[in-house]
Amino acid sequence: MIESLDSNKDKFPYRKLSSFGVELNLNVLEFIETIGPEEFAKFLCQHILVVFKNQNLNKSELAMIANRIGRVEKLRVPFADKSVPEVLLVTNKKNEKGEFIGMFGEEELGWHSNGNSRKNIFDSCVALYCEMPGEETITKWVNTRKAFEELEEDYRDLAEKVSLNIKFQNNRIYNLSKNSNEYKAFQKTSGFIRELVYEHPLDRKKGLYFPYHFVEKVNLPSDCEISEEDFLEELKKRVFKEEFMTDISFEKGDLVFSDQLHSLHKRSKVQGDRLLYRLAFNYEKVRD
Ligand SMILES: O=C(O)CCC(=O)C(=O)O
Ligand SMILES: [Fe+2]
Repeated sequence: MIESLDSNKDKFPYRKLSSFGVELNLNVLEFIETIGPEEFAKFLCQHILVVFKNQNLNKSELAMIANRIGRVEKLRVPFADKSVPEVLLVTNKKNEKGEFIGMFGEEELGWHSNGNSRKNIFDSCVALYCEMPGEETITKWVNTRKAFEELEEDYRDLAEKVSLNIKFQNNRIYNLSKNSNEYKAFQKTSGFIRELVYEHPLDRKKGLYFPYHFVEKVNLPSDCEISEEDFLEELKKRVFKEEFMTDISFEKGDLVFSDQLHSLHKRSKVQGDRLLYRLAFNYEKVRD
């Protein structure tokens, strides 16, 4: 289905992805230049996943795009790019010592979103640019805003009173070897208490923040009669529905923007040569 960009009078054709998200066959730099970063951020927030096909971008251009929308994370970690520190490498490539040079090596990744074990969950935009696609790897996304909107009313009222103790635990989303750089980086992260329901800082819409693989404890209201385990199981049934999910199989030149506050994603095992450039940022420069 082709539609025009709702928030702009000009016609920008896009195709809707299976459950949510959109795909555009336009030059991303021209697109953002034309509609402006504020409109682009609203568009991203509305669709949660925005995919630009057939781009030809270098790392500095990616950093420049992300910098127009907000503050871009620069992590001092071994898997950051040496020349453009905003870019993290997501790859199964290894160095001559046989160590992964990037994050998320080759194993399957379970459901998560950006920065589940970091302090600020509002740094929730992630851009992934595909330099080398690998073979048959699927990244799957679930729309947890939609899942929240579709909850039965009494269940939604309960969800709004729940908080979660969250902390990275190895062998939940990912099995890390104890001497890997990634394990060392994740082990440094501390735990946090998070509300289950958050309002998005840009569009003020509510949705679920539910990185359940990181959940250590569910804090239910004292008058609640169900157990933590039952609550989690019931919530999972309401979130992980195929009708809320979209699959992406990266092709070279894809640039995928995702808002991660109200979504989760997971990834199948990586095969072949795969290299993505990853940037994480917030909406600081496009908010009122
Ligand atoms: O490799 C992928 O497709 C996704 C990686 C990922 O989960 C991330 O960069 O946050
Ligand atoms: Fe991720």
